[in-house]
Amino acid sequence: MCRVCGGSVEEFLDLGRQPLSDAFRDPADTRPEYFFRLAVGQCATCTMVQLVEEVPRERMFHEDYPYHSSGSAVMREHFQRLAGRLLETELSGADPFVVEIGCNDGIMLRTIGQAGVRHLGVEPSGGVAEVARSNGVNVRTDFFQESTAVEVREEHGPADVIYAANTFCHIPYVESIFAGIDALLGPDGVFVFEDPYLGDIVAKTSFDQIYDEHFYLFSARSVAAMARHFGFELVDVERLEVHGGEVRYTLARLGARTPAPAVAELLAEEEEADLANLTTLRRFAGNVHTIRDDLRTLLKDLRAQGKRVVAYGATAKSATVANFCGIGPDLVEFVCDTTPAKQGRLTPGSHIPVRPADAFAEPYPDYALLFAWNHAEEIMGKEQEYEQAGGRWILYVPKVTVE
Ligand code: JHZ
Ligand code: SAH
Ligand code: ZN
Repeated sequence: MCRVCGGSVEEFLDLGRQPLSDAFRDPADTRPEYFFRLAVGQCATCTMVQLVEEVPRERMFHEDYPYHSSGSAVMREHFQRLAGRLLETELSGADPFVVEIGCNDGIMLRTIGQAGVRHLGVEPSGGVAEVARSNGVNVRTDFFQESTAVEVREEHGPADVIYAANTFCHIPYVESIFAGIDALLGPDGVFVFEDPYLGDIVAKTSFDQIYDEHFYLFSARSVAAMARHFGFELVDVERLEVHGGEVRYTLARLGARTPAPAVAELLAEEEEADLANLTTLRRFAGNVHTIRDDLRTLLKDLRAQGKRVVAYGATAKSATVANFCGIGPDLVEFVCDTTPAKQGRLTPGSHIPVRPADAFAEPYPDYALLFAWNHAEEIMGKEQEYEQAGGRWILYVPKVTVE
């Protein structure tokens, strides 16, 4: 049943048994890993694309949650720019207040804090929340939901902006979120969120955007329907290039603001692409299987030729790729990653060792499977010596290529 509207959900892609994407494993740990069935469907009523099985939130977001948003220079700049824009627009009045859902290590709110503007991050993962605090950010270690929002409103008053990046699509219980937004947002406030865009996922066959944490794959159409369902309105959209293609959505209370022309434009584009059609999504599922076959064949061939292959970036996304395509330490020697909390551990399910970034050059492999393909520019930019040494990159989005 659809978690937004209660309609029936038609499954179109089954990615099999999958582990928690961010559960990097201590090699000494012998306890069985948690697995669930990763399958995606579409609501026949509101068109929302969503996971068929839900993982309990405490299993994913806890004290040891390893993802630190500030690991990418491009993302640091992205959020600094957004904070600057909010300060000039929605937060330019007298004593404004902004709440961020899922502030992680404070990558966005630190700029707001430095500007002396009242703010609060709501972040359930204690480790990253602590890093945010050390960056001068006010954080409540908690899940955002209706009860949280009511308490924040009582303590701090109404919010001018409620913001969430790469977090709202992680939360299945949208009814409680909207009740919370309703309780906390001022009469002319906006709820702004940015998440991976279904249009890009289908166009690029970026099926690795599907994993436990990404419960919803939003489109303008499904977000507009969801907003209406809960008494809000989609009033602006902006396409973003980060994380492989996202959309930043702005919601306001119904009738409070005039929707920007960009909303109708994106809706028309989705109509043109037949994005809400199950046939389109089934075609996407077929393309996913082609990528799996091509990638497995390539990696097996390289192994047979005695080439060294390592992976680059122990992303959450790569859990889906490795486990769906059957890629383990037999095909990929190790994966290098700058995140201390991931190093020395094994990738979930596939058990590929994670090593620090400098392991990449000791010595360079023949091929590098770019798990962090969404950061290709940043990574290829700083790994030019690898290419000069004759190293090649393997990409699998939008199709399997060697560059
Ligand atoms: P990256 C996470 O996804 C999980 P992941 C989450 N569900 C989500 O939606 C997005 O983030 C926002 C490393 N790296 O950003 C750091 C290098 O080693 O693609 C990270 O471990 N060297 C919340 O994990 C990983 O790669 C580098 O130069 O798929 C990148 O992870 C750079 C730039 C990154 O998100
Ligand atoms: N905004 C950052 C962080 C994304 S990671 C960025 O774009 O890089 C997603 C974050 O959402 C995690 O830190 C996780 O702990 C947090 N989160 C998950 N469920 C949440 C909820 N219900 N309320 C608030 N934060 C949540
Ligand atoms: Zn629905």
